[in-house]
Amino acid sequence: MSATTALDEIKIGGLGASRRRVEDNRFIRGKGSYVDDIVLPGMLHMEILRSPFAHARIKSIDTSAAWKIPGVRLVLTGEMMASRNLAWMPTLSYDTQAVLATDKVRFQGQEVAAVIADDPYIARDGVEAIQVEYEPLPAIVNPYQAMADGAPIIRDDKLEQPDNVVFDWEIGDQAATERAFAEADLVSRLDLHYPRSHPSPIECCGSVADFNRATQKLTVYITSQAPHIVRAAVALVAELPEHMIRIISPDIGGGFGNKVPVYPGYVISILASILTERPVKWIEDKTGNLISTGFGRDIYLHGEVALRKDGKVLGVRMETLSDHGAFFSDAQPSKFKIGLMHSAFACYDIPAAHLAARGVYTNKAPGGVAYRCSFRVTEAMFFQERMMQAAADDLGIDQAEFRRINFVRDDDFPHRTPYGFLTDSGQYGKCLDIGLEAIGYADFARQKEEAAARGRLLGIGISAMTEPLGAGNSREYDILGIKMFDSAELRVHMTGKAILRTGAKTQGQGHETTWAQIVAHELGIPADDIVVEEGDTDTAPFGMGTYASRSTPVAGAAVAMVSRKIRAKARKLAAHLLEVSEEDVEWELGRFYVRAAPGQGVTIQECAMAAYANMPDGLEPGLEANAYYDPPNLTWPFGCYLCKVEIDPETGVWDVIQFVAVDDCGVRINPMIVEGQIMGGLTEAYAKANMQFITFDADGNCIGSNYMDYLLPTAWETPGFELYEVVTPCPHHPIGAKGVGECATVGGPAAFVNAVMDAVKGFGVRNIDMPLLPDRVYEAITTGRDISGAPPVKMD
Ligand code: MCN
Ligand code: CUN
Repeated sequence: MSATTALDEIKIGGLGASRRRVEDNRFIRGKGSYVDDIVLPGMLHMEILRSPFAHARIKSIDTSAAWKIPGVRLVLTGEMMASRNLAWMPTLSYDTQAVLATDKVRFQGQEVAAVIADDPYIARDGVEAIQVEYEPLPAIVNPYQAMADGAPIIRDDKLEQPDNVVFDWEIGDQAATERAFAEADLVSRLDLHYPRSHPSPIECCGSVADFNRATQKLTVYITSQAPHIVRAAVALVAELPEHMIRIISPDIGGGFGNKVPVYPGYVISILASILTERPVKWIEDKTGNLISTGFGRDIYLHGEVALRKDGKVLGVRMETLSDHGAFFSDAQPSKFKIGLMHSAFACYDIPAAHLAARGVYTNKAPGGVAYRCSFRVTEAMFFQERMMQAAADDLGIDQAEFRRINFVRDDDFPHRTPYGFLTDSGQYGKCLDIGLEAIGYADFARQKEEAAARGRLLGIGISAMTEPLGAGNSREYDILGIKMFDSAELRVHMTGKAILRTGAKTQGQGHETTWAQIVAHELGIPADDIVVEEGDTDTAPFGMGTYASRSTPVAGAAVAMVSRKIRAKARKLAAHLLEVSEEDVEWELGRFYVRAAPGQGVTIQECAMAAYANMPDGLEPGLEANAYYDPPNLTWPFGCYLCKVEIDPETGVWDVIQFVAVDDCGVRINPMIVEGQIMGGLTEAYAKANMQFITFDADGNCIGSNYMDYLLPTAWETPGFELYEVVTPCPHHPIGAKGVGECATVGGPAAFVNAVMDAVKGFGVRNIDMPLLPDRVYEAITTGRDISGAPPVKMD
């Protein structure tokens, strides 16, 4: 018999199936369980008092009136935290951060005291009853002020901190870069600012801490993208035994990087529960979230590109200055101070590059933390593509052609990038071609003329980028010394149904759907027969969590590997059932059969039953396995985004006429989910380019602390996106997949900005910093000048 009886992979929800998201069943019915849904017997509620000043010495805190309010159970101040050695905590970047302020407040919104009460309203009354006497100090609200002579030292708590510089860091070959610039026919220069931005998850941060004195067990429900890291942090900071700590991340209403760090509120609620011996819930409000949690970006660039007349880029120089706020709490691999900024220009074949990065403290909430960025890659790719566009314009060469000349060729992999990464696969020219065709690039000159006749300015922008996704490998990537790898555990029950757990943590990305598809692909067990669980440290195997789009590259690989372990054991069971030796057994999706007699076979489900009911002598019973996966390299997805805009020069308003996205994230597990990730990412990119900014006045007051000022795009203003796919499998990933979760937010912004700049370049304008608000575009057109920096604060 030669006809295969292998299962139809798409039908069982395997690789490539646009399977409906199983988690949506509960989400769309309002049956998700978020931290605020957790209600425990005897639970108390916590509210945080935040500083109204950006920089001030605390002279005194009087909590007596708060203690007198009926229903108030506990009032915590920095002094009380200090008595337990908990006033400060370590950050993910070897800095320290105040949990509750003791000496000074260093940003508006910083945590000063906490009230724990019978209900949230009493807790809030308690917060309002606390009297704090502040002595205001001059505030530093941008990095240039931070570096000025005589600037007040923000971190005077640190003994070895003579100034406001957090780090100076460099990478690349400076001498080779200088030589490249000496040989250049032309040097293109550009100064840019990537403004501070906020991840804006729908669910704010929160925790429910439950310390049980009798069992000595601490359980914390928490909005964390990396629950195992939180467990380690609590064990180390609070000096509690790790096996007595259980961190549970239930459903999370969006993370976007906001929920990677450990926040003061988490730590305070834990201490409050230990002291009151009652569960304590803390739920941050929207303004608290907008002013105090981890911000993205806020970084300045001076960039230079050394060019040869024929369009070849000879070298690149980048100098960055980043604003880290009052505490350096960015999450990033320990080795790299400015994240993976040095992934810039990875898709281009450039002989020499040098990057000098400086980070400084300011009186703002911790910045640069993370926001759909893969450790600063968002900034890296934005700078890269703005510099490439300006360089093409300066040379007077077609922007698409210029990129093509400099792309790494398809046959030039593995390729060493200008800053030393090793990329391994891609078809950059093909992606660009598909994009150009789709957006009608060949016909653009005619369209531009036609628009000009109507009094409109037309522009086309291109952004091409490759993104390093999936930290580790463990040799180069660690956070606070903990190596970056990930894990999966698979238990196949006797009836062939299974439970899969990983060390990642979905926050909306759809892991419950896609991980089951990988198992289905590897084992032929229908995806509907596999339940996926993440986020409970008592049950999930150790993992570093979900950020930097590392889940598919690392945890997803572990899922494939653990499935293969199960298949190897199932093969032994199959040989036993078929009464042949293992070598004579062949596999096809869902079934083992005898090579010489393909009609004789057993299904994976029959093997599962045998593991519990009919195992051969000497074989360990059960069908369970664990796999830890340490990836050999990052994965390198590629994206090419093209945007066409039309500007009304009388108002500066710009409309997106067409947007084309061509993404190559290797093999797609679930095409529908991938497209959802890209659409969401592009929407965020559009918001950054078009409307969002959060800024500070001279006293450090945060402007944009509510969603009337900080705008979230809705379906109404978001343009349509046309998506195209190219598949270049990742050569080292077990199923050929690359990460995708952040690609569109990373590559998207430059496409919008480049399109507007293309439309206005005839006016002598080289740059408008984001957001490209109509008044800024109008000013640039009418004055012929660049518009730099964050939008100025308008005070009435
Ligand atoms: N996927 C796929 N095929 C591929 C690659 C990915 O089907 N070749 C699927 C994955 O299986 C997963 C999803 O796409 O279901 C995203 O996968 P991946 O690229 O591995 O990214 P992560 O799961 O690690 O998600 C993290 C990434 C980050 S870092 C941010 S920030 C972000 C993002 O995901 N935050 C999000 N997308 C988000 N989407 C939602 N809804 N909510 C967030 O908070
Ligand atoms: Cu950089 S935000 Mo995502 O990596 O969690």
